[in-house]
Amino acid sequence: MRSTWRSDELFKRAQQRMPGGVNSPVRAFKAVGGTPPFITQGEGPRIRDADGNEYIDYVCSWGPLILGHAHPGVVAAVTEAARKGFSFGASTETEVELAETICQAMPSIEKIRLVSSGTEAAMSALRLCRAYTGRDKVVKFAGGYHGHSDGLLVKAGSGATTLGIPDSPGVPRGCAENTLVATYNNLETVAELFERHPMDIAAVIVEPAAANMGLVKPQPGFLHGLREMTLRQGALLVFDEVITGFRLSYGGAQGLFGVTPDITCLGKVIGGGMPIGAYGGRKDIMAMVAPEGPVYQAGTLSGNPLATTAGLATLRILGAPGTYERLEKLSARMEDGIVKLLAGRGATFSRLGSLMTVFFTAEEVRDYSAALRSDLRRFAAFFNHLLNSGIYWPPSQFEAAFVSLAHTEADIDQTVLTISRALTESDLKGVTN
Ligand code: KE4
Repeated sequence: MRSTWRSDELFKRAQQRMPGGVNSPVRAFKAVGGTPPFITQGEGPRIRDADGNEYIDYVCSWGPLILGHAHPGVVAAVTEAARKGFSFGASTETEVELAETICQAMPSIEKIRLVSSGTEAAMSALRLCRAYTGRDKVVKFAGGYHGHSDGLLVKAGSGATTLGIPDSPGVPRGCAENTLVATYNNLETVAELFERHPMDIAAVIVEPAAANMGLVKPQPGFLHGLREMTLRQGALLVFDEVITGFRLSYGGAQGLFGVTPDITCLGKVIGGGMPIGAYGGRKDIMAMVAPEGPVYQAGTLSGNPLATTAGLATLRILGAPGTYERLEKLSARMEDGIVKLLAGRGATFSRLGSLMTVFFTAEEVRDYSAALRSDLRRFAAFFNHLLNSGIYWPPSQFEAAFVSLAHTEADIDQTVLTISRALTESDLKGVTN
């Protein structure tokens, strides 16, 4: 049995001084119970906790660590940069190089603004869309998560759903009234909103592959349909690629699916594990951002030298030939192994590239309401069996698991074997339901 006494002690102390003992809710393991392991070190595909337990990691810091933990090339670059100073509140060459690299990878991004989180990116992007169109309303999708800014905590996925608070208290009515909610993979629900609010919708913000209700793929025609509809209606299309950017392909989801948004939000991978976010798109839209234009947005640590160094080192490694083919090979191996185990067990598997989710529901999950029908008790039993067996899976049914380039075939095979045992455990929970 896994020892947890040091993490238990640390969690007790943490709960004295931090709400829920954490700095981000999903880390508190509310959905799965038990004490969250306090992590002391990561190396490649593995992390170690304060009690010396080791895990094969499929959270990967919720996506940034596509190269695995402490990649030597990234560590060397950040160490060298740190010796020259941490932050100047002034322009640096590295932020220019990172901006150029991102724009070359995603041609829809002609100009970009770096910020310090995905929340900042999405919040600022929508402010810009409202300014550009002169309209107030935005459309998001139930189960979509775009960070915790007031206007976007409406039917939000990820940790908000995990904790059962997709519509958070504290969000002013005026904010929520300007956020309209459609159903993912359902163009009719979007068309209805445009009919009901003609000329008043500034933007539609969408995760081009939804990864905050578990991984839900876009159905054929969905993204192209959104593109056509927003063009016809004079609204802007915002792709929130904070997770999918440089994850699904070097050109993100937009490169994979061939759909060009007006504005893209990025984060996670472009910072290589350091705090970062970004929003960018057509030059004529970005020209409205201060100081070029009147839309104000600022940040003390925006474009931070260590974060941009980590991001640039990561993207340079990702840009090498064969990286996404390797990710696909490992992820497909995982899928082949898991799918064989699920037949007749009331669970389904969803994967797109190196993003994946085991849903504890017999139906294919195409939207938020289907995801919500998952059996959360079975998920918790599944998760805890994995954790006690050395596999660190995302502690929520409404998150995606991430494969990194540091994982090996042996790691995948060990994980599939452990999952086969965890499914038996979850079956038992299902029986006792
Ligand atoms: P951050 O503010 O957490 O950097 O990014 C917000 C965000 C925006 N857009 C998408 C599509 C996102 O997935 C996120 C944040 N992702 C969650 C995990 N699903 C972060 C984990 C957490 O909240 O602790």
